[in-house]
Amino acid sequence: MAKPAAPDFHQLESLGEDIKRYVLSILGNDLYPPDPFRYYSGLAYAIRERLIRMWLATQASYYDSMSKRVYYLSMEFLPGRFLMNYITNMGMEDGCRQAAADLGFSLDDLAEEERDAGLGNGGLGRLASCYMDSMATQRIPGYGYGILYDYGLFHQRIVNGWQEEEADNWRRHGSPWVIDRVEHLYEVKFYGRSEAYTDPQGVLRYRWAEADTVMAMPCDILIPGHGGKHVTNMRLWAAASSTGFSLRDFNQGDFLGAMQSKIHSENISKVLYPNDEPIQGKELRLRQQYFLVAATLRDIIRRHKKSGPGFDEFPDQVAIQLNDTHPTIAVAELMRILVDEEFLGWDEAWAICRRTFAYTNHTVLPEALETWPADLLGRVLPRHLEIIAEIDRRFLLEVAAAHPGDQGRQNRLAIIDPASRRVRMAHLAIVGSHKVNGVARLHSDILREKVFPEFDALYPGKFTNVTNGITPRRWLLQANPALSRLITARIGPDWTTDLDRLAELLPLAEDPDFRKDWRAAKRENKKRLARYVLRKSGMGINPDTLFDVQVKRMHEYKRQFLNVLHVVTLYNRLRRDPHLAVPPRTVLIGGKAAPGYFMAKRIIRLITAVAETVNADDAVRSRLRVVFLPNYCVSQAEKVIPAAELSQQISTAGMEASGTGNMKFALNGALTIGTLDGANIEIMEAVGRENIFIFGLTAKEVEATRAAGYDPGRRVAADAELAEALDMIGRGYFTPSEPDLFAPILDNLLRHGDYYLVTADYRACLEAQDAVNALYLDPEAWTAASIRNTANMGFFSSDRAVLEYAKNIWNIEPLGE
Ligand code: TH1
Repeated sequence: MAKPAAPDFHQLESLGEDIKRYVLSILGNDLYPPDPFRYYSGLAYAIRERLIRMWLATQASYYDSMSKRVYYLSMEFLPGRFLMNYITNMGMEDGCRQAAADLGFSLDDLAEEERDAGLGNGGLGRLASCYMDSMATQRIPGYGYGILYDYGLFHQRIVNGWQEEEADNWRRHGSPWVIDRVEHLYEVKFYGRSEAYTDPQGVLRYRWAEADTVMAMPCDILIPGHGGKHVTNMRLWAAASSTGFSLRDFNQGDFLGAMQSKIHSENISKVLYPNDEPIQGKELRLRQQYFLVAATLRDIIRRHKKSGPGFDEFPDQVAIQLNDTHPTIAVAELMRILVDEEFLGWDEAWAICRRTFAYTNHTVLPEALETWPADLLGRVLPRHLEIIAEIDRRFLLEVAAAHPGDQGRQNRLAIIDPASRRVRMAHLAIVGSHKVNGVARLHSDILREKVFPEFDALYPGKFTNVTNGITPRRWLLQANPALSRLITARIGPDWTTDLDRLAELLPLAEDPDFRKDWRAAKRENKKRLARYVLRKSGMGINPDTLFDVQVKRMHEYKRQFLNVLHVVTLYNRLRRDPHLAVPPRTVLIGGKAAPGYFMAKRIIRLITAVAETVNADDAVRSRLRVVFLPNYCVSQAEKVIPAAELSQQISTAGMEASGTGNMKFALNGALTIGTLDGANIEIMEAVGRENIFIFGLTAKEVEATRAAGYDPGRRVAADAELAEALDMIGRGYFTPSEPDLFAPILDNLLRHGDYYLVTADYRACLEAQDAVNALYLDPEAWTAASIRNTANMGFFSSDRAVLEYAKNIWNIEPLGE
């Protein structure tokens, strides 16, 4: 018997007409002259409509299944652009190309019209977005929850070599992907006081009195899984003033006061804090955190009550993942709801909390471990401070019982640090969760052994690891069509949802014809990037040079400065010997500095200064070029990473928790030059020691070197090339009109002990670069190593990562077909 025809959600026949209709009716624009942004928008609305239909058809089964769901709470998501992701995941690429062509456009040009959704700083937010894609693809029932910032991460411009920030009003021209759900508003409270009262049964209870309220409006973005069979919802909250409050002031004649309070409320979702790590301890940031948490828990509990079971079954229905400590106030909020509003006993409520929450730690940088002054927290969230104090009191009794008389241990573990009166959010998250995970094996070991050993002793088995992953859909299938086509032609298409299948490419590393095709794909990507760089900066780069790339946030621990020292040394060598047997190189560096991070901004200026000098020097012209890529963001990464041949992952060992850019580069066939840090270690194990350039101190050696009192001066004195490079930078060789510009960088290095150990790893870095040069001069060997990198990256799929979370932390089964 023939199967009934599946509903045709794609409706390709009417796509072209639908696009035109949207341009006219929704956008209210003329079809002529044909403006690409209008047609991009028309196409986007046509795709959105199809996805919503598909979602409505599939969500019924999803809601019917009474399965447990995960709620991924994150202050940041970094989805980038949606259009091509929707189209590829829904399998509509050919149809859309045709429809665009019929209207006189190329689909790629239309896609370029979309602005990135940049609601995150870097790796932490991008990880959340990769996990959304994988949850949808692997049919793990769940939701992402975050904030719909009006302004995402700032745009970076380079003006006279310096970073300048511009506001990113990303929704100014509308966003077809955001579905406002005006009908589901919640109230969120702030300030006021906690009030004790006795209920009719004579029990002492607490309520939150005289609070200000702000409304939270849910805005949904649908995330289609690959194949389009399952869709995950990302619900982002937007703040709106509660009209009642402003109206009261208004009626009393205080119009400006009413507007002020409206502005005060709506400020909450106005802007993303632009600090990667460390985070900034501002009141508005705390209000943002609570805003996300309060609205989300309301939504979770509403859904839970609708589905029937009581609260004792809550943890069997709900898993809440805390993406770093940023949403950790959720522990106190759930306790408040259960105890103050649902009238559960403390112990019962606490058991529910602990079974519900799990916490992912993403950093061990001391300055990034979040703490809040108790008075500030108590002013904004008075009842929560009381609840945290009670959690702390009971917890310290546990500690005292396990280690009687050990007051020092109690002080070290306390949630509220008795010395500084600051609330340690990581301690609250650890105590309130059943699992705590790091994001790469080394990082999880450091958490257990160095950062939280006494918690590990108290709670054996609570600490675990889930190494980060990246979605192969966006980061290979979509970003690198040339390589994807080649791979699919040889091993079929299943690798897109089963990345281990890439291992089938391994034998092809020995096949000269395949290597030739592999090089051709890389060359196509390099040409695409060269065109992009020319368009954006007017600078020509040569696709027949080694593309050496470092793109990531600017931070001292990531050591862009070490990269610069290599560049300056190479420059010096080339000037001394124009015939030096090294491949010509193009060094590309990109990344944003937090607006208040003095040293990171100085390092950007150093890179642009070195670039100006080197690129203007005819003596090295064809051998070395340096480019700073302004405004690094997701859509730029999609062009840069597929074109890279060398991936720089050179953080001070022990400081980069995982890294995820490192995975994206290796997946696209770049060879890594890197330290034994974060996930680099696991990448090395996967691709093989001979297919990666590892150098420098290990995390243990870094610790020992610092403990022994490292002396950079002696190292510099013993290394003529290092001394020369530092001397040029310090004396203004690259900025003759401002010779002291880089004195602060040099001071950090030479007078303040070089905390990030740049000078300690310099020589090893240069030797690793010698090995890079030697291998690159043998294109066949280089290509074979490149193939082996891609072939061995299966483990780093975010599909694997979310399935590990589902099994080991959330206790959730993926839904069946
Ligand atoms: C990053 C880590 O630095 C990086 O190593 C890791 O791969 C990534 O998270 C994903 O796990 C972090 N980003 C932030 C951002 C803030 C605070 C802490 C971290 S750690 C705001």
